[in-house]
Amino acid sequence: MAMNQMETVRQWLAKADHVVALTGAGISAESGVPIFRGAGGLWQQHRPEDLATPEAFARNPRLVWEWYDWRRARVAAAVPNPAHLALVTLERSSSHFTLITQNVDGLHDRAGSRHVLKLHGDLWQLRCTGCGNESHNTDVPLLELPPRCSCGGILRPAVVWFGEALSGKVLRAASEAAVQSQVFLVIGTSALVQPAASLPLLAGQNGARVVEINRERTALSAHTDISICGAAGELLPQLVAD
Ligand code: BJW
Ligand code: ZN
Repeated sequence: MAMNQMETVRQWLAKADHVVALTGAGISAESGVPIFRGAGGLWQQHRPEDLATPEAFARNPRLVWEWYDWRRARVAAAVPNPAHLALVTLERSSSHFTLITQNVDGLHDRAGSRHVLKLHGDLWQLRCTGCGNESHNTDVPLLELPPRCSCGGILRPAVVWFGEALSGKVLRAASEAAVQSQVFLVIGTSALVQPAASLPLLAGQNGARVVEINRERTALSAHTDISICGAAGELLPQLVAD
């Protein structure tokens, strides 16, 4: 019964010293930000290998930038939803809480989460392919595609594409939090992309209760303690309510 599962998770959260949440695109879906895979996903229209790889960017930076420019506009028009806000509450009420996100949209920051480990980077940071300089940029739309650095180099979004390494520092911090956690929440991710998808398994191997919240069953569902089917914006506020 879903009610009993919710109550069980509430009790686990109340007793835990170390809580981790790993979020994916599904947590921002109710804010109107498109997810990647599945119905209405970004990759119904675009093949990932055409857009989210360093090779694609080298081939056609303008095409890749048109996609990111469109996504930045979608995100700029969106606001955090009750699921993002529930994780802010959880951060404030837990003795040790770590938020790990695969999302690049910045909605956790805008909701008020203090410490966010961004595994796949940030849509609002740009990095020069020439000199490596990074800068914050919230222009929507960008005036010039592709945008350029003052050194003349082409700027790219500071996100992690397929075949690129995640930040070692961020991944280590995320892995350590997973190992330490007693409750590990996995929210709105298809759990197909590595190495992010291994973090809940690492947590489970080290004794955490792994709880999934997703509209659908995923690759991970068979490996969790509890999988709750439903919308994050409805379920998460119920889990963290006093
Ligand atoms: C809701 C909801 C609601 C909807 N409520 N739920 C091992 C095995 C096989 C392959 C690999 C492997 N290790 C590495 C690889 C290769 C590759 C990989 O994982 N490939 C797989 C696809 C097979 N990984 C990599 O290349 C990674 N790099 C790497 O491993 O480097 C190694 C290396 C080391 C040293 C030197 C060099 C290299 C990098 C992966 C980068 C992923 N990047 C992207 C793009 C980021 C920028 C951008 O956003 O544009 O990250 S791809 C895309 O997928 C994005 C996402 O963060 C990521 C995950 O997607 P997510 O969040 O799960 O979204 P969806 O759409 O898939 O799912 C949404 C879910 O929400 C669904 O389940 C819905 O049901 C649900 N939902 N509404 C609750 N309201
Ligand atoms: Zn530069």
